Amino acid sequence: MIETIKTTPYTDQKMGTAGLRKKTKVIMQPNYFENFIQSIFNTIPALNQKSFLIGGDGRYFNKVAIQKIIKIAAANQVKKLYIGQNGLVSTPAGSHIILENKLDGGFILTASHNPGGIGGDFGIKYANATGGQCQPAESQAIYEQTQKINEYKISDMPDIDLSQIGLTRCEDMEIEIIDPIADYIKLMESIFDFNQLRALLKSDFRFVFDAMNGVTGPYGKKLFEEILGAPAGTVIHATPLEDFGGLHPDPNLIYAKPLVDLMFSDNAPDFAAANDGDGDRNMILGRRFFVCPSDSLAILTDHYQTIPAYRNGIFGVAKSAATSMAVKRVAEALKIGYYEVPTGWKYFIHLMDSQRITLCGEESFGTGASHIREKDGIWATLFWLSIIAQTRKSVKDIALDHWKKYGRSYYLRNDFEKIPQETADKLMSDLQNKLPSLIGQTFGSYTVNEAYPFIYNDPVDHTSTQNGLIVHFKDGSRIVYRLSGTGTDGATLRTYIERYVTDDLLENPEDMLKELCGVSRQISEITIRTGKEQPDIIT
Ligand code: VG1
Ligand code: CO
Repeated sequence: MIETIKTTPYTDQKMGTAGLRKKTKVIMQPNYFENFIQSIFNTIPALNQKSFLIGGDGRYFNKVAIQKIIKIAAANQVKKLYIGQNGLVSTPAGSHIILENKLDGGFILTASHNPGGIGGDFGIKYANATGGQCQPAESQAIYEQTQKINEYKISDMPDIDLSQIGLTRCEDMEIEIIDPIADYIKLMESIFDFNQLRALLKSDFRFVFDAMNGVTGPYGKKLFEEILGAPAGTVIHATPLEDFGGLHPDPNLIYAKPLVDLMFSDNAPDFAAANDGDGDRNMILGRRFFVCPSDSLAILTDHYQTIPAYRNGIFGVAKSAATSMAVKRVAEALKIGYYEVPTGWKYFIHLMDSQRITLCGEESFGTGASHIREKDGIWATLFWLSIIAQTRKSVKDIALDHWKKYGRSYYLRNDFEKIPQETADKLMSDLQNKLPSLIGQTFGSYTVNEAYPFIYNDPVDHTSTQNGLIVHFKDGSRIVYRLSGTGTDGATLRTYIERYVTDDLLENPEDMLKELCGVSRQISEITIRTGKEQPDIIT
């Protein structure tokens, strides 16, 4: 039976950089989640002809949320739902499932790399038929629905068993529980040379894949261990846990510290990769070596011919404005298209769909390509393994060769967290206002030659987006300032610091960028305005 439930709006259901992301307890408020899902459905016509995917990274509230979407979808007369077995689907695999089955959209339940559990975060990434997260105009339409919603429809049907693969029906809706892994692995096999990878992983080459107790554990076990023949135990933290085992499933030098310590120890394996909670981010490590994500994008692009799927040529490459300029130099050398977009994977979608780019990436440990419309942690891992298999070089030597050829962009991101929202907004608007006056000013060894807000004009739908403020110096160094759109606790100011050199290739980034980090704080007046002398997180 279908019930209509009266409800009242919540004011805070605006999607950020990647979907709606909130404290789990916020999402669990009465009708909060239901309102949001009904608001999405309210923006989609002819639901009785529409099919959607549902899955998540396995965090706390995942299964409850899935049952709620099923019941709301049934009551709204959705045609069909595809649901990952046991409620699990990684963000990249979800994008593939939507494209492969020509679905109209999907709900990936995740707060990505944010911690999970009742005291952690929960989120919804809502994808459309492109296989990528909805565009700003769609999230605006959904937001408007959330502001006026006064009822939602829900079926009183019993919960669906998510553990059994197969087709069932309830109300008038079909529900198919699917294997979320098999087709994704087939896709990887269509891109990479699995025989070459098998030869590498079955040799004495030592590799560790850290799934951080997130969704990529079962994907990694199946792919790296069963199919590619890496030894059992190659995949660590391989079981998706509701609270990620208390870990912060964010693959960086801080939150993946045990893996980093292993890679810098005497017993370090040759290669390690870590993925975040929902499997779209990656961190790449070699023996005693960390690959900065901006460099990773540049290095992958430079080696595209290593990969069977790209051997006959690629379209261009794109990066977020905050990502270092390393990949631009590669694009120029390879004479391929180059684009710079705002932060957030949704901005790459039109460039892929219009065949302007094949590869893209962000400084925040995201790399990917046009096989799907999300970033892809396992894909990046396979790409690196392929380069190693082909060059037979260490990760460090691959990076060093790259820097010798192109120079090096030393790069750091400094995050200042939990700033009161008004303080952060004022800091950004004051900084924007003073940008013109910075031009020509000298701060220590750095002289500003350009300072401007980053404005992106989408070449396909002609909308323009402002995201971040850029201060550029005479020697090619840059500072980018922007506010996070994924935080759940006050505002986070991100400052992205970059300095380009052609010698001194193997120095410590913190040493090389010490002065420029100080300059970034001075220009933004962060210490005076927030009391913070140092960033909370440096990546
Ligand atoms: C952060 C990153 C951004 C990334 C987004 C989603 O956003 O900076 O590059 O696309 O997270 O990542 P923000 O607005 O907090 O800077 V994840 O792995 O959802 O999906
Ligand atoms: Co993620």
